[in-house]
Amino acid sequence: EWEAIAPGAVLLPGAVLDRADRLLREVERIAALSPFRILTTPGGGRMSAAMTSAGPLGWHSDRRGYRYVTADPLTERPWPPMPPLFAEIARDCAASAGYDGFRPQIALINRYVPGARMGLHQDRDEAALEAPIVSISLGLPARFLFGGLSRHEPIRRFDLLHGDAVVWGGPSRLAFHGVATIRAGDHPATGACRINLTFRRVT
Ligand code: MD5
Ligand code: FE
Repeated sequence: EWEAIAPGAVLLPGAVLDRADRLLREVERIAALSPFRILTTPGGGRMSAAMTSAGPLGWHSDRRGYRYVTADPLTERPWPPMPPLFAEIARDCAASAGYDGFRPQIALINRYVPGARMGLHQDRDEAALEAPIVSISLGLPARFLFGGLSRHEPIRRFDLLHGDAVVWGGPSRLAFHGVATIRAGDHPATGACRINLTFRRVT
């Protein structure tokens, strides 16, 4: 079951439903070591989603800019290792979308509570732009905003539900995208939040 939503971008509805609870347990283990935190943007604003990471690098932002760092600035310890289950699921999803041999380097984990959103942006802090990004949605639904390679192109909207995976590669790797404000709700797997996992190659 898959749907091409744009050149290089493939939606896999319900692809990880059967592994959602195991994924969420790994997220809890990671967050116990490197807690979710709300980051500051270079402009001095605050992000509305809370974030953490696993793997040899994690994503960070503050007044000095957006970047990947080898130690968690909050704990001053290495980020938690990426669980084998994450690597396996990311590889499976990528292969289902036609990207064979994907080996994720890091997992960036976003937690959205109702009212949180993510403004339109590109993911371009990674040197490895030839690798796709695998994104997994858990818990509350999100209205995903998907634009083009410039900020001015029209935005398409579609819903991402608990257990869905999206693989963003090829020409979609650098498309502008965002997440509309998460609506109030209660999900049996996560309670009142949405968890998004993104698996990436950075270097
Ligand atoms: C989310 N997170 O739902 C999204 C999923 C982020 C972020 O945007 O940067 O943490 S990642 C979706 C993504 C990645 C790369 C390209 C495209 C989408 N795209 O072309 O639309 O929390
Ligand atoms: Fe992004």
